[in-house]
Amino acid sequence: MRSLLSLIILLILVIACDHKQPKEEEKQAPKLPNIVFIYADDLGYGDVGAYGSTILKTPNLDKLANGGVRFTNGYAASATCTPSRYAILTGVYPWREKNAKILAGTAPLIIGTDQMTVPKMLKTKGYHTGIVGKWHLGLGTGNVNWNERVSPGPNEVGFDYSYIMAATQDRVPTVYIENGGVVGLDPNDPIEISYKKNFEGEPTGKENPEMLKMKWHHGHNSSIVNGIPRIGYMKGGKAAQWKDEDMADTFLKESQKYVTDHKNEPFFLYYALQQPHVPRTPHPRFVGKSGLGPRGDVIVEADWMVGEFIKTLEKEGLLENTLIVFSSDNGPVLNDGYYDEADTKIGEHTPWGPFRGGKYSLFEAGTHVPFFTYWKGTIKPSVSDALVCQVDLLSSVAALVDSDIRGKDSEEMLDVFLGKEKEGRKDLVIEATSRTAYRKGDWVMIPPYKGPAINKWVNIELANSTEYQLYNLKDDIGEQNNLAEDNKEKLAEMVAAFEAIRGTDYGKIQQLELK
Ligand code: NG6
Ligand code: CA
Repeated sequence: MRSLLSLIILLILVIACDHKQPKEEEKQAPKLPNIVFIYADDLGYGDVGAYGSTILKTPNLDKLANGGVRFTNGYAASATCTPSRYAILTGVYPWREKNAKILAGTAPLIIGTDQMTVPKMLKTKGYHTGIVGKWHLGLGTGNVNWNERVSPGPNEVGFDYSYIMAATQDRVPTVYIENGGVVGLDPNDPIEISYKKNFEGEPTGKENPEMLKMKWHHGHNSSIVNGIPRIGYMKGGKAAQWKDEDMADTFLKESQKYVTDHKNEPFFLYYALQQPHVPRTPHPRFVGKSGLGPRGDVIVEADWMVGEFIKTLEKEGLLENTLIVFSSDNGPVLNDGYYDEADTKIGEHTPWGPFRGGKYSLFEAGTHVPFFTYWKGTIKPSVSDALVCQVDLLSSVAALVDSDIRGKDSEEMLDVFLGKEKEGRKDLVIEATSRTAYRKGDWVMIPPYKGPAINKWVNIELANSTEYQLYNLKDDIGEQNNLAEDNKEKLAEMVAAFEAIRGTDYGKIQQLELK
């Protein structure tokens, strides 16, 4: 009797254990997380509440920044868009690629179709990959016919799905492109684009100021679309032309749809917001919401978009299985070519935070941007002073999905991005309009460059000087105190370390002219 009882107990135990077995395995089986990069355009360190903004309110961004790892030393690779986007997607410093400069809307694709990218790497692990928003990395190989399939583009460098604007909101073509095809194009009204000359009979910002609802300040005086003068000339494609005020809603809707469509497989979404780049065109429901004019209003709008996007992840039950990385492609600018009150209504708001300079500048505000990671239930809220750059995401995300693919300049710092490790990069080369500078530890060294100290159009200090500049950010976050003369030893050490990475011909560069 006793032995029968023991046998039954034993049997129950075996069955129970047997039952438990697959469950344990299930638990341990790696479930690939979704990965989302949300990338703002020209958003400054000081534009975000979690980074000190009190005047401009960004509750949705703050929730993520304060609920994840908020980096205080996070960098874009460049102080302008194209080079930063090149770096975040390829894991390669943009100064290695001579074409990684602000591109015209007709520029060819600058990422090689044989080159490694974040989405390509993730595809090797079975991810579905998508981009919604600003591209600005070139399309085609030279002479794009916008009335046929436009390629190569995002779909040829790793994205399974793409819904993009080609370049910037202020550049033609002012149409959305879905998987290489212009959305809503009427074949009887073909699109023609030129960055050289106007098409006969077409109005321009320069010649037809009476047609403008937004006035140009510098540049931006070519074709007029929706009453806004643009960079470049465009003819035709009337039915396909975007409505600027609806752009934020359009990109939000597309990114939400992307999530819903791919919720049953691991996905990577690169959601590249157009705000607060010019022309700043908030939807009417955001007009006047910031008190700072359209620049502030589109930041309020972008913040709302991010909140709505997060709600979709939540609704689909994906928030706890999604790593979100938020950052900006470069620092802030007020007047970037239109009269839109960004400078006159700024008041006490400081988009550049505690830093000197802004977009286009080698001073900190050009590249030192808001940067945070969020992963509900996995990342514990913290503030990290680790030095990180967007170029590091390729290798770090690769480590997350157990891929041994690495980017040339991309340091694997998964634990830093997950908040488990506080030590980041030792050093970093930053770029601004083809010039480069070097950060190591708390020190920044800016080599001498020809050119104006201030760009008077945008009213930003560019950091050009005939002298070397050396700053210690720990004591002097505003880069006011050039220590190059007083600390020659440190300067020599910085120059040598910089040149070991950058080479010695960095002075012979052609600088961008904004006019
Ligand atoms: C500049 C434009 C500026 C902006 C910038 C690109 C002029 C005078 N200025 O050339 O308005 O479009 O290019 O910005 O044309 S970025 O964020 O995409 O790099
Ligand atoms: Ca930008």
